[in-house]
Amino acid sequence: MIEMQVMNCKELVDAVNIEERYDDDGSPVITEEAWTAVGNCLPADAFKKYDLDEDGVITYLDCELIDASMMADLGKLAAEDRCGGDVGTDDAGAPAE
Ligand SMILES: [Ca+2]
Repeated sequence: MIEMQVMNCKELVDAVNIEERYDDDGSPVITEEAWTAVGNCLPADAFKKYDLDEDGVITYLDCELIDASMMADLGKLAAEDRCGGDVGTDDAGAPAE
């Protein structure tokens, strides 16, 4: 049984764009700093892995190059608790009392 639908790559890029930087095409620009910062807590080695055009930032262009199995891994990474919080489980459907 699949518990979690893997996020679309572009949705994920939108979600991790905590610096709110955009390029001229309107794509979010994810730096390694933002990728690993509190709030995202994604591993730096994954940043290098997913910066597929190796321009030093992750944008929609990298999404064009990603394949489905990589996206599945990235979805898992994004859903994991990397900062000691409950990323992805808080507020995500549990009604407030
Ligand atoms: Ca890139």
